[in-house]
Amino acid sequence: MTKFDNYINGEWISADHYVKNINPSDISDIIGEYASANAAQTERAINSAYSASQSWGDSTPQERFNILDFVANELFSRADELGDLLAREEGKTLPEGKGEVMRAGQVFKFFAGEALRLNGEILASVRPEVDVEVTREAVGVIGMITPWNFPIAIPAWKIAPALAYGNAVVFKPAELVPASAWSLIEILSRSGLPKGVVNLIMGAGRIVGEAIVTSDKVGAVSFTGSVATGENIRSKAASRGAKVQLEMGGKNPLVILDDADIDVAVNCAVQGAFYSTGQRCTASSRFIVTAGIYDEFVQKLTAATKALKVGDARDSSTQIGPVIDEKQLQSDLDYIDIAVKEGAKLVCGGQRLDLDKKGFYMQPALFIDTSPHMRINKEEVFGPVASVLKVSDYDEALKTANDTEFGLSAGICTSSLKYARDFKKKSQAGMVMVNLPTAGVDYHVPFGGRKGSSYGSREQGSYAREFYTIVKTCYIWAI
Ligand code: UN1
Repeated sequence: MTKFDNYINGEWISADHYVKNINPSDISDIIGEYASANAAQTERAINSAYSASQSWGDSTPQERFNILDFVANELFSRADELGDLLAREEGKTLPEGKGEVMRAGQVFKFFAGEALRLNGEILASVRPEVDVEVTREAVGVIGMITPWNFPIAIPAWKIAPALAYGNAVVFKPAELVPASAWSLIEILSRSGLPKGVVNLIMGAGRIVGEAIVTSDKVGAVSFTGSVATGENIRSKAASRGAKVQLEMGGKNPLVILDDADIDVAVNCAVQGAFYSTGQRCTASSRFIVTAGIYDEFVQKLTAATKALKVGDARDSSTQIGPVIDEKQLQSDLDYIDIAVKEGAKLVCGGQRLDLDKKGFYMQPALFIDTSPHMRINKEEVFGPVASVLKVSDYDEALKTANDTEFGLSAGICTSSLKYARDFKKKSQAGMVMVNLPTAGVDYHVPFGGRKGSSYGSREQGSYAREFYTIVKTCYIWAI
């Protein structure tokens, strides 16, 4: 079995302990054994990033461009191979896996350009003969802790801006998906980066994550994952004065009004709720439907959901791959029980599937006759599970959509400009979609939510510079 090591200070470093990376479509398939770092190794990685950050902060925009562009080109040219690896370790379908690798490449391309575009401002002071310069500098060391559901795109959209703006990186990927992370860092290891600028520390959250979050040498922590872990990170990192950026859960609504194009609405619903096995923080989990279109929508959505083909992520006929692991599958199934007990009506799916290959398969589940107070409409399931809520009109739909502690993404299907416009203004989500699925975002514009979904400044696009730089204001009197 091949062993994959951590990358610390420009060297591949073995560990005392390795963790098996299991294919969720076929648990007899072990992808490799991946190092699990101890606290001392994590400390070394942080120290090497800290030393390297000084000179990397002085690197030219051209050097940064060249490195990011090199990574982008290699991701594009290896998209089939890396997309297959991603599908094998995460359970996304092949088109989703390849699409994600392409997206990671586009992120690196975008930030290669951003390295050249970092600018400041010059203003006249209110005092005579004095100029004011506002510039942006690197933060220093960025700690990043990433989830299992986007094993290459999320690391890309944290690492690329960190490097573009002159920071060093200590990167801890989710334990369930080390292969995509390792492959990305392996490319970076050949990109011409000075040693220590990027460090890969695979391992457990309570050891590696804890060391990153609590180290005084880590100036900023960017995290995507669960609410509980995010809140723990916020209290530890923010209290020692570090910058913190958190992307956490969602309970994203898709409103369907009477005047919606029914086929567009059903397609948005299926795409948003069930693709990527519903394992996206942007997934739609609440369909809020007005009375006039309710019956037709439920009937068409039920038929479309039943028709979804669940199977091995790497089988070209599969539409929905497996759930990531046994624990997540059990949690999804528990939510099915909870919803049924609370009175929701299960119209299809919701059971574990035993296919030829032993994996974590589940038939996508749809509930109707649900009400806003039910746990299925309040808590994030993070699986192929969605529910329908019936409302009388647009006003009730808007109120129900906003009736959540989360605020990541929200969608509306309508042909009415008036309602679409009102929803854009009054939705309490960070991202609003009109006649589009709540999930599946562009790589060059800001990503993030409101309320309990997010904390700190936005990720992606040129807005990312807010988190990855610090502002300096200089006053110059030319005497
Ligand atoms: C998307 O919907 O295209 O963890 C991206 C997540 C998000 C990314 C979603 N941070 O699901």
